[in-house]
Parts: sequence; C-alpha cells; structure tokens
Amino acid sequence: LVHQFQSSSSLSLVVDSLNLSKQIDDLSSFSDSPSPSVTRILYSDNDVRARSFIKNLMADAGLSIREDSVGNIFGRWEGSEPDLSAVSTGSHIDAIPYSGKYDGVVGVLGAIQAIHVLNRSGFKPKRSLEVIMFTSEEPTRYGISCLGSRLLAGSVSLAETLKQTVDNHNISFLDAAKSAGYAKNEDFSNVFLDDQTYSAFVELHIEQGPILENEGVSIGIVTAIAAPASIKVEFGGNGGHAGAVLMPQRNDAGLAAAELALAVEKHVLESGSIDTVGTVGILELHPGAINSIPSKAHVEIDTRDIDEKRRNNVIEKIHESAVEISKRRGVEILEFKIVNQDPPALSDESVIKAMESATQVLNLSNKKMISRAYHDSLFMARKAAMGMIFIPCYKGYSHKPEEYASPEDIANGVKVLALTLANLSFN
Ligand code: HGY
Ligand code: MN
Ligand code: MN
Ligand code: MN
Repeated sequence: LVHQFQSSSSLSLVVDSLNLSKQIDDLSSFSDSPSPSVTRILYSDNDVRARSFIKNLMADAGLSIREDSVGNIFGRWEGSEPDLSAVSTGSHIDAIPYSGKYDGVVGVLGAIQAIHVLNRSGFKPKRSLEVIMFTSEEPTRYGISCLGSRLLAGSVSLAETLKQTVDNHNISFLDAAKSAGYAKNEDFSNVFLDDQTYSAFVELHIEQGPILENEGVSIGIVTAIAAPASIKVEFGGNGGHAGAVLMPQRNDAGLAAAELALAVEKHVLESGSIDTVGTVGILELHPGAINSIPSKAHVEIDTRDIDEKRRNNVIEKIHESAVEISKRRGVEILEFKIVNQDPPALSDESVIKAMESATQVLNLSNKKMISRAYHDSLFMARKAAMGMIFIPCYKGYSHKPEEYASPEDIANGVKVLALTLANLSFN
C-alpha cells in the first residue's frame, strides 16, 4: 500500500479536521488558567484529567495502551511483524503557565489522528506503530526539561535525582507522581528504553517560529535540534531596612541578580552568532517587600545554540560574571547549578527522506530547517532514528495564549506524518 501512496496521490488520506479541532479545544479546557491561555502542570488535577482524555482517544483509535512509572503513555498498533523494532511518534501535552493550546498537543492528537487516517485508508503496518505522550516535556514544576523522554533515553542520573526532587511548594516528585497514580515502582531505571524498541521516532510540532508562515511554506523538515542548557543561581546578602541601611553598607542580592541578567544578554550577544540565545525567565527576590533590601535572589537562565561549544563558552562566561559580581558587591553565591547542558541532536537521513517523499506525494511545499526549541525528539534521537515535521504557526507565536495553527496546516502535518509512518513501517 505504501507504494500506492508513493505512486498515486489518488489514494485519499482523510483527516477528520473537525473532530481534531474539537479535541484540541476540549483538551485546552483542562487548564489552571482561563481560556484562551492554557496552564497544565505535571501531575496536577488538570494534567490527570488530560491524561485520561488522551487514553480514551488512544483506545478509540484501537491502540493498546500502557503507561510507565513516570506516566509516559504508549498507544500501540501491532504490525504484521510485531517482533521488529516499532516506529514511534508523539509529543507532550503539558503546558507552561499562560501558554497556548497547540505546543506539543498537535503532535499527540495529530499522531492519534494519523493512526485513524492510516486505518481509514486500509493500511496495515508491518513494523508496529506506537504513539507516545511524554510526561513533562516542560521544565515548569521540577526544573527538568523533557523529564519523560530524558528518562526513556536512559538518564541514570535523572533516575536517581528524581527520588530527592521537590518542587517549590516542597512537594516531592515521588508524592506528586503517586498522587497521579504513578511511581508504584520507585526504581525509575525501569523506564529506560532498550535500543531495539524503536527503529524510528517522528514528532509533529508547530514551528514555534515565523519562518514557514513568512515564506508561505507548508511543511518544515527538521534537520537538527538546538542544544539547550539551563542554570539556577542564588545570591545571598544581608538584606535589611530599605530606609535605615545606607547605600555603602548594602550588599543587595537583587541588584546582583539584575546585573547577572544583563551579563547573560552581553555574553550571548558577544558569541558572534545570531544562533546563540539566552533568557532569564525567572528572577525572584526575597522577601519581596518594597521596603526590604533583597536578602536573596533566585535566577533561572535558559541558554541555547545550535553549536554546543559556543553555548558552553557562554555558560563559562556567565559563571565568571556571577563570581565577579558577587565579589564586587559582597554578595554570596549560595548556588550556581547547571541543571542541564544537553548536546544538539541531528535528524536521521532515512527519516528525512521518508518525510520528504511524503511531502512530494502530497504535493506540499517544504523546507529543511533547524529547531531552536527543544523537544522530546532531542532525547528520542538517542534511542531511534529521529525526525521532526513542523507546521506553520501564526506569526511564530508560542508559549503564549495567541499561539495558533490552522486546521489546514494541522491536516497537512497529519498527512505527512501518516505517510512517513507508513513508509518507515515498511523499511
Ligand atoms: O522550551 C522549549 O524549547 C520547549 O518548547 N519546551
Ligand atoms: Mn514548549
Ligand atoms: Mn513543545
Ligand atoms: Mn519542546
């Protein structure tokens, strides 16, 4: 049948766009913030509701479901040769505070829809097909990005640290996972995938950038995913009364943090490449009173680059600046922790070819591009031949309520995914 796909575009791949849009809207209603924003945090009540919503849709698509001990959810369509490594696809449904309803979701609901599309067309897989909903791609609750896929990729250090991890309400990962029905087995190394599980992994995702829309291109074929890193810094000073302590006596932790934020920008701009980015997305002052000199400042830094060495160089410089600022201001560095410093990932040639041929059969314009956002694909690339399919999103907006992808663009992405899965299932 795949050859039929290849040869004639007459074979109609029917995407139920109406239903898919309704599912995207229904899923967005499981949120801790008011519509049109979405906030869905790991193991929260709304996350648990959203998980059962996804499991129902997987069951409805005839997939057999299993969950691992951190809540990665797998929906499997057994192929005619079930002992072969399977072809997998998927993404995440957790949403950072006040974000949108398409980031990640398009790659989970779109993957389930791709299974329906293949079913409707009479396709029968040779290699089994597996849809994965990854637990906690966003770092929101525990500061760990791609927690589920990082574990699947075999991170021994993460399997250990999860047992001591607590969120900033002092709720442990273990307690939160148990409250959502997971972590019955606290040995998280049982989550690790063995190398034969998957032959390929393909993720459908909105671009989270403006290129495809600006250039009027329907499909992005991702060739590489940028190298993300995150750093936590805590400054400590004496604090004190905002009126009584004269300026020469101060060691203001807040000003140290402010200087470090500007230093991040300086080092990133000095890297010599537009591909280096840096963000201070969290800057908290303690005690957070207008008339109290900050005695503590908590800074979280996100820095990325498609060139790992250049990114690591920026991290070095940020550390040097933190030390220089703390000495000059007489402020203590209570913590300087590199939370993650990940290498970039390259898409596999065979998967790129499968995606390209799918766009040709479907007569869709496409372009090769890198992903500046990270994704679960960054870690699945360590366990399978990886590829990503991007669709345009409105003005490139993401991680904010105005995030939007049209039903037509989503349907194009679903069809390219369906054909790519069909192709990979037979090679
Ligand atoms: O931050 C990221 O790149 C991803 O969207 N979580
Ligand atoms: Mn995101
Ligand atoms: Mn995402
Ligand atoms: Mn991502």
